[in-house]
Amino acid sequence: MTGIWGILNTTPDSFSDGGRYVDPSVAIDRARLMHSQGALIIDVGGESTRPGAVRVDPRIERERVLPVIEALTDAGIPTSIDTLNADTAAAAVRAGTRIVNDVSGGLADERMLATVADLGADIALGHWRGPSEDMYAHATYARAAREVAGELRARVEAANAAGIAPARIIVDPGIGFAKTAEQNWEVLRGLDEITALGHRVLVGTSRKRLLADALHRASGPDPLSERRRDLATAVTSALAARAGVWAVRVHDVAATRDALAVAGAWDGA
Ligand code: PMM
Repeated sequence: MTGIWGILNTTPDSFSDGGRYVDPSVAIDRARLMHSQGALIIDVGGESTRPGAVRVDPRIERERVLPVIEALTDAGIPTSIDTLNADTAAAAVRAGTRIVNDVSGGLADERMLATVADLGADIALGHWRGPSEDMYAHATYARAAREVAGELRARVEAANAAGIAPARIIVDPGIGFAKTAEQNWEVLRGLDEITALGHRVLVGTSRKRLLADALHRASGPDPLSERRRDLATAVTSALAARAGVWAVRVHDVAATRDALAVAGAWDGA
């Protein structure tokens, strides 16, 4: 059964929920709600990775995420830390997080993989070709799914070499990172190339631009509400579940929970 990660961005500038969960008590309420709706993990982030985002001082990042992680750990709610910084990952694990979610697959901070190995935490390795400022400069692929799988395999090998056990590794094709909308769809169509790596697979499409493109094609100039993006995300979640992914990372946990339940009923699960 595909699991759900609930997104909690404690940032003022994330592309869809920026500014909403900067106040720790509001963030914690949001996390509790997502947990009660069926999220396995609350993915806490303190630095936006949206296209064009500028880097945040790691001390500010830690001030944003640590109070939330501590409170959720006390409440028995499992978390992951969405960070590019090894020091933030270490502080989060000391505060109770068990999974480090690094969208750069360990490339942004050369100390990340060794740090996670020392911490004994799990790691989600994302497919990444460069910082958000200019990631579209790297969006060239002949066969997107195959190349993404090959580059992820190299990150898995680097993680193993740093001392992270294979069972601790999750891979993520990095939807929206250095990929055009069409390349993202190509990767999703080829998810079997990613599941063939033999690790748990995490996929994040929630509210991303590829969905906006598909919705615009369907309805022309209708306004693109959050509700429509969440409904579209529920559909991609069900399709990703069908492709055998281990978990999907979403903003609207209840919509995806329902979509997965219906897809499961179709499959007789
Ligand atoms: N996408 C974003 C941030 N973190 N983590 C993983 N593992 N996979 C993703 O696709 C991913 C991520 C950017 O989206 P957001 O601003 O909605 O968090």
